[in-house]
Amino acid sequence: MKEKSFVMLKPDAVLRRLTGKILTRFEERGLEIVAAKMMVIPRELAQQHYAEHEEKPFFTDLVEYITSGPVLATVIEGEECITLIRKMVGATNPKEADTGTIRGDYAIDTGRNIIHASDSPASAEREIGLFFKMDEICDCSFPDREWIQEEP
Ligand code: IDP
Ligand code: MG
Repeated sequence: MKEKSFVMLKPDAVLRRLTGKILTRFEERGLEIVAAKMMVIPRELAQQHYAEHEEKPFFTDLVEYITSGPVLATVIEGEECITLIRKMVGATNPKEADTGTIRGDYAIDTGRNIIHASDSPASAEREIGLFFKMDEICDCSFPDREWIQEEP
């Protein structure tokens, strides 16, 4: 089933000039970037985005980190892509992330783990709604779809 995921390249990914390399992985896998926005996240939006972690000891640092520089917020589409992208991203703690995953290849610290990806269809819907208006998401037709997905 076709899904949309909210994928955000965090400030360390942008400032370490890794955005191209990371997006290339999703493109080469056959997923589709249907929205993208470079922005510095307002504190309030960061707190809303990470509301589930409000009570955690790392929450203040997390909000500080995510608002410390520009992020590249994106929506990525593809067949069952929410789980697929989480696999490509790797474990939250990059030291435990497999080599070959994005965090496993480019990061070391949990507090600087370069990328966010939605963890479920409900999170994806909520997160996309926080960052994008409907008319900012393209309904594109990718001509190579039939080579990548059984149901183009
Ligand atoms: P996820 O990004 O893999 O979904 P979550 O548990 O949802 O991981 O945590 C959200 C983000 O909060 C992580 O990506 C990371 O940036 C940060 N974080 C999680 N746990 C810790 C921690 O123990 N110390 C510092 N930052 C953390
Ligand atoms: Mg999470």
